[in-house]
Amino acid sequence: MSVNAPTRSSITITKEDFDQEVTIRGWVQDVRNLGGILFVILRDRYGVLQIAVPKKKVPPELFEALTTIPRESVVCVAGIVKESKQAKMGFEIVPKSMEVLSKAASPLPLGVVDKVGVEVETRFNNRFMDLRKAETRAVFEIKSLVLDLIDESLEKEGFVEVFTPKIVASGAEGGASLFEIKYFDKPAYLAQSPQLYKQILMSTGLDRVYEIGPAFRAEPSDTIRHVSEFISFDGEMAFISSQRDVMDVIERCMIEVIKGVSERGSKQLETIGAQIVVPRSPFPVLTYSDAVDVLISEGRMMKEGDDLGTEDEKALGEVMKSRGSDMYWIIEYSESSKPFYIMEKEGTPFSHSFDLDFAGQEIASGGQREHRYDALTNRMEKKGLDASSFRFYLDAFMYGMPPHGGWGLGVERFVQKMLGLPNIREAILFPRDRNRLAP
Ligand code: AMO
Repeated sequence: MSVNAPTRSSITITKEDFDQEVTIRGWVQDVRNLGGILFVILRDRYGVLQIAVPKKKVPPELFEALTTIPRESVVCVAGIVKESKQAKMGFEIVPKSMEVLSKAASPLPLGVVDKVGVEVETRFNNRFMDLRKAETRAVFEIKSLVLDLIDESLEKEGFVEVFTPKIVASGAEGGASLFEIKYFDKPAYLAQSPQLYKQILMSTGLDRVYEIGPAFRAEPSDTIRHVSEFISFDGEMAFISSQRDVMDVIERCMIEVIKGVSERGSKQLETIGAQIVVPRSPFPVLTYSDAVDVLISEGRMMKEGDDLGTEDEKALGEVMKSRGSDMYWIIEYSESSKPFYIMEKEGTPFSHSFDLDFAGQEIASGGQREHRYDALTNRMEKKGLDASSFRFYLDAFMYGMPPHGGWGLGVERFVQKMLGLPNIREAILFPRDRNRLAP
């Protein structure tokens, strides 16, 4: 029967199908019994269809089966497409047969179309059900599009996509946020970033690389922008003249991605209710000191040398927005606040580093690296690091390492900010944090 017929998705049905038989499969979103006629709303990936079941015109057992089918069951319906002025789509389907492919239990742990507010925890505990909502799913279609657009942009710039190990022997981003694991009989860690490996590659001739992959951080803080596992978009490029070369690549990439999303993701943006603005190049550049001055003039209690905390970043975002920019650079952080691999700005307390902020939140950081072996080992020593744990990395600096620089950009932070989502977790299918290891 119809189970073997090709499935038509809701969006492919047009006027051409009027009075023809089609077979559709999907979830029973709602059943409305008006006595003489029953309406079943069937949902698939693309939308919903109305199935109209006039009691007198269909076999009694079919009417009964459709009346009692629990919401969210998966069914296959074969029927005739009928033009209908009342139906939203301009047509409805009058069924000839129906097969239940999977009967849903009830009550549902979470309503798919109910308007009542649901606790965030309930949503994430039942993510399979939460993702049946078009607006939740659309975020992941946009995220997938973002990754395609990044590939397109970096390919044009001559970058090679690489994959570096996620089981590593030493961390690059500070010991406090390392997840230790057991690797056969040795301790090992989950990679916090591809930092050491992407830099090693700079000595090989693969002189422009990027990676999009998972990064792990044992973040103790419970915030709307920190998770324990995120997707990091990293890049590294050799033979740069300054960190500006790196910033230019990211700037072009951000503009192309946001423009691409606004053009190719318009349907999903509408479903989410997000309006996005393509940033203009060049993005404003503030030094860390400029940023502190702006914040002090905004009445924030802070002084030179303080970290830019969440609230500071937010306040700065408001100021930059009022100046017409949602994306802006913050450069010239002190060398002491930056990791060992960042190059110091000679004769100053500053570093050749940058952060990229988007609507009041840091989404990327990077800079020019220290490529000179002696200066690098000195910097490691200054930071209290044991060079012998980084031997495999340092070796690559001993036999010809070009000047280079790069960046790491949190994909979910970017998607969160672009779509105006309240929490980074909304941009992750199955988020991981201090309190969540399942689903
Ligand atoms: P950093 O540690 O600043 O730099 O991380 C780069 C970007 O990754 C994202 N990010 C996170 N996103 C979600 N949850 C977290 N816990 C989290 N931690 C970081 C942010 C951040 O801007 N190796 C350097 C980059 C480089 O210099 O190339 C690094 O990892 O968006």
